[in-house]
Amino acid sequence: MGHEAFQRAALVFTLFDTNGNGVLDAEDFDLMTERLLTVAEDSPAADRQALADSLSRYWQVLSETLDTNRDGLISPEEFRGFVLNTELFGVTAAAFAEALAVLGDPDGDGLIERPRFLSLMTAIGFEKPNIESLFNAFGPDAEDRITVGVWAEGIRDYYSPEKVGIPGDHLVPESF
Ligand SMILES: [Ca+2]
Ligand SMILES: [Ca+2]
Repeated sequence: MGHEAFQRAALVFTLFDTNGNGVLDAEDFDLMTERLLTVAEDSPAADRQALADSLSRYWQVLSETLDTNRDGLISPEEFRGFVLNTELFGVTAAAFAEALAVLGDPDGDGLIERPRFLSLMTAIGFEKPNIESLFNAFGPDAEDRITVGVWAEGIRDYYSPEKVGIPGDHLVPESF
């Protein structure tokens, strides 16, 4: 795995430790769901449910495959298995990518406005300058919008170990 992909994966661990206790646990994923759904209050119920399902599935996959000492927690050491398992890394992210991108489009026109993108990505825990760079890298149209498809693909790329020099690299802070 390239350096960029490794950094992207390491950032996932940091951000998904929502309760900040240094390990990934079930509560982290509940909290993340809550934060994202708070931003997406105006999204259709089915889209909100899809996001909740994708995150609960995400945790299920992580805990079933990475929790080698079976304590119900994923330590940073255990998480390395995820980073090195390229297949698991990509597949787990696909459903989440789709569900998250759709939350960016509450009116269903297939387009995501910058403020909505900012709110959702801030809820995940990314930093504003990094989010802005990412949005710009996606090539917004004259009305400052990107498509749901472009974002979903961007999230999948973020989780693809072989990808280098992608828009998602903008999310990794310089100092990380
Ligand atoms: Ca945690
Ligand atoms: Ca564990």
